[in-house]
Amino acid sequence: MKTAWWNEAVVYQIYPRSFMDSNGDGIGDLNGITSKLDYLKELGIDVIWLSPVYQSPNDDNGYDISDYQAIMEEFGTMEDFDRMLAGIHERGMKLVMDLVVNHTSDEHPWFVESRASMDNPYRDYYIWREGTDGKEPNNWGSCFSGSAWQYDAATDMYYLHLFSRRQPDLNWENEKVRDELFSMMDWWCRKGIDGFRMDVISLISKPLPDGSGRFLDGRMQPGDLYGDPGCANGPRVHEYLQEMNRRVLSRYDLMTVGECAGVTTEEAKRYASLDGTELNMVFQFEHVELGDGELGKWTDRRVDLKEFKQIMSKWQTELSGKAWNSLYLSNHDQPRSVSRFGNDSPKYQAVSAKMLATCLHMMQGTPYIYQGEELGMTNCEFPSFEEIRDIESLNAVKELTEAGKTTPEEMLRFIRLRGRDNARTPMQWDNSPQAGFTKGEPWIMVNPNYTRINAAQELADLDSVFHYYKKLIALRRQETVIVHGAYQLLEPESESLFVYTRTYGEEKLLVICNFTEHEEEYQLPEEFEESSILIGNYPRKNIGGRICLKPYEALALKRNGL
Ligand code: TEU
Ligand code: CA
Repeated sequence: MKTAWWNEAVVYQIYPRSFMDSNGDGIGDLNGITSKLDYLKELGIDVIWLSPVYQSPNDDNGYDISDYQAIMEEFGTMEDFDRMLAGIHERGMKLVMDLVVNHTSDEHPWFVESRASMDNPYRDYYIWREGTDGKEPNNWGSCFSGSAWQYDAATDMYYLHLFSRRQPDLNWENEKVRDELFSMMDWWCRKGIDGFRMDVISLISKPLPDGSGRFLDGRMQPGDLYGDPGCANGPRVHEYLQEMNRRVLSRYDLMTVGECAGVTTEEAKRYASLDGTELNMVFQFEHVELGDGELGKWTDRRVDLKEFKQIMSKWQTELSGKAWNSLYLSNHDQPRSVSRFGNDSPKYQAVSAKMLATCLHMMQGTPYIYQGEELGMTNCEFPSFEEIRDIESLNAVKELTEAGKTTPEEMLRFIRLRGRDNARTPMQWDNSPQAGFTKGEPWIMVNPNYTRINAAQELADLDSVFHYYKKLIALRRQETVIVHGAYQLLEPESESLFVYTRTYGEEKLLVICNFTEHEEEYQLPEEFEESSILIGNYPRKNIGGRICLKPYEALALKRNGL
């Protein structure tokens, strides 16, 4: 198989607002990132994916962009950016930028023009429709609650916003929009960046031929006003991405990953086909949406291990030889992985964080580490709604409590389990006030457990989660089988163990992960009787026969030469 650099890479995601504040205003910034590049080099990652740093009024923390070619003032200047990029490259790392082109901010000059009048040259940059019987054009709902349509009195029409009303959707049908976006992308490529993570790229083509018609959604409940817009994998999405690939991506040596809400394995084979005509890989959502219920993500249901195994395995096997996987358990939109899939009690937090890392990093695909995951950072017990900053959570509280679907108490509990702010509390650098993130007042509270979980302490402790991640990353570089081996699930019926093999020529790995806080017995397959431990999260010397796995124990074994 032909190997590209991003097949072998490990990616680290930075959410700039919460990573490191260099000037005491309580907001993370570019100079803060630059000051921590040696830390990332020490961890051993290859690529940084930087969440948006462009000019933005921050209705959705930078995912609402008002100028694609300027840096958000709070984050610094273009000179700071250039210095950061040079620092990344000097250390042999690469930079992937977030590309948010499904929508802009309502403060983007294109939208300011677009809404001004019907005959404005920018009118058709966005998606405008007449109302139906004095109401919204159809019953599509926004991902951030309420209708996806906003009435605009200036022209007596509605515009579409799949996210907040301050994030109007761009009209990709308009060739001029595509020209503008592609030349903006080209500008960043010429600056020397190494790729793009494409925000909700699966939503850019809307199945909205005439803009009218109610729309029925299987997930709608009686009494619901709005439904899921069902825009994922729309009619022209592949055409647009192929055009983007021809006009921009193929002209540079880039890594591209599409965030693809609603993607199936069938669709992923098109988005991330090995023939290279669209993107390199996608983020799928099936494993992080497991257990979602009547209120969508707002639930306290835990993920069922058998279902989790089935979904992870499906993506491993179905994409094999056809498309490339991305591997993640957390990002800035998800709760902390150790809280969600592991156990964040002081007793098991570190060991279960290492187990999850083993389970994910031994699979085929490009692994993504979300900032703080390498420390085993956990969800945060937000004391009240006062401490919540995220627009998705705040809108949901309002909508769901007003509709009588939940109570404020229950909603706060759900937010502590599933809210996006869990991932956005400041990076825990050390045990000084505010976890060493800022000398000022942080924009969002610091998780009080920073005195126990922080980078300084973990760097000094060879047995820490940090050092375990470092070892996992180094192993991927050393063992081709981790990058290229074929995947096979064993013990599909086990409700406590996740066991799989990876095979590449004569080389074979066995990965065993105990997802419970109990000891579990496991009989090694015969061919692994003679094997060596590549990595494990408990001290163990020899291995063989029937083994007793400790709570949350993980082991990766390599079969000894034939
Ligand atoms: O997220 C898209 C997306 O699908 C999210 O709405 C996700 O389902 C939700 O956050 C899970 O609770 C991207 C960005 O990653 C997110 O931060 C932005 O808010 C969103 O797009 C709009 O740009
Ligand atoms: Ca700052």
